[in-house]
Amino acid sequence: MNKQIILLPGDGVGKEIMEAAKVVLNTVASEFGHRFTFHQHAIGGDAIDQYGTPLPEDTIKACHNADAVLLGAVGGSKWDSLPAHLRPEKGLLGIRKSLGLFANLRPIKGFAPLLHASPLKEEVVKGNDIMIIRELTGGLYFGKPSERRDNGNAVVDTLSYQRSEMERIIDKAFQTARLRSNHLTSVDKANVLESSRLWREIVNEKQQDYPDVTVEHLLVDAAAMKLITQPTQFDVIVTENLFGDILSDEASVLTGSLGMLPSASIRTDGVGLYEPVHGSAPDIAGKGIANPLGMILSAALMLKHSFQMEVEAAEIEEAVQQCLEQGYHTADLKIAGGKQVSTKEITEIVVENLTT
Ligand code: GGG
Repeated sequence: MNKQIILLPGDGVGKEIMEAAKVVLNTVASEFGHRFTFHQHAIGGDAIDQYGTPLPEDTIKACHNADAVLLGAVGGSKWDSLPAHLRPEKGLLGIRKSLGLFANLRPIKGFAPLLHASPLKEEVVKGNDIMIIRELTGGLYFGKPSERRDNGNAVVDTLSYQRSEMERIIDKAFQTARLRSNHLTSVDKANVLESSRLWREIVNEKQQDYPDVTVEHLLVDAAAMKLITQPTQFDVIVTENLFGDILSDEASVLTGSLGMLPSASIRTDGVGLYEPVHGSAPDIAGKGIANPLGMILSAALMLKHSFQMEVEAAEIEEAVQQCLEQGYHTADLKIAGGKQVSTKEITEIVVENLTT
């Protein structure tokens, strides 16, 4: 297959981990006889520095015409003093919105060699496998107005959703639950927020269409606690934008490191965007020590979801698993008796595992 892939490395460690994903994808291409053509574009702080905007028109156009998009990370204190509309994060939110990517799938799957590093008891974490589905184009991140008032002494952010935006993500969650264990946990704050009350109503209405799926409603504070005390109680979790952003970072402790988590941002059809859950980590950028595995696993998600290359994706996941079993890990991970290696070295080990 011949595929056009847009690369948006972004800021901080984004460039280093994107290079790792590219090397792995080139290996998959030569092993399986595919042709991946990469086109690199600017986003986030990198785009602000080059073009004065976090999301240049040229980047938007390229993404709309691509087969899939890979993104590294955006953000950094360098751009902290810029006005809100010029923040690097506006580039990421803007491209998700422009591509209509309403569903963010965040699989939380622990690799066995890392599980002892979890702060939880091994028997709790073992076998843990959760899919967090985060709504991605509405809620507090997009509501207007969002501004300072009274000379900066007051502030307003707006949480706004259309019924249709809630319906489509909740549908996606029920469909995903059907493909897994037929259990769905819906997370909201219905005891306080009107938006959450509509959300809960819609989940209950939709359940009539999916009678084979059992539904549990949880308030977000209770969900946050249960996620790290009883993670095996969860299979598919669906929630709105902000709650999903926070809960999926929290769930990363189950896997040993935030650096391990991939994500897919998708719509019903059309181009998908794949990125690690972690941010730009400016404190370690340029040192060659960042963990590229979340980015490499995001590339595997791209192969599976956008190109239906199930076998190729499974090979990448297997190569990552083997690398950890061999004891190789980056600075953010702990493996008893293991060997700490650099971004480049761990990528080479994944490639070696792919080719042997
Ligand atoms: N690769 C993820 C990333 O760059 N995260 C930084 C960020 O802006 N996160 C906000 C969000 O994911 O909504």
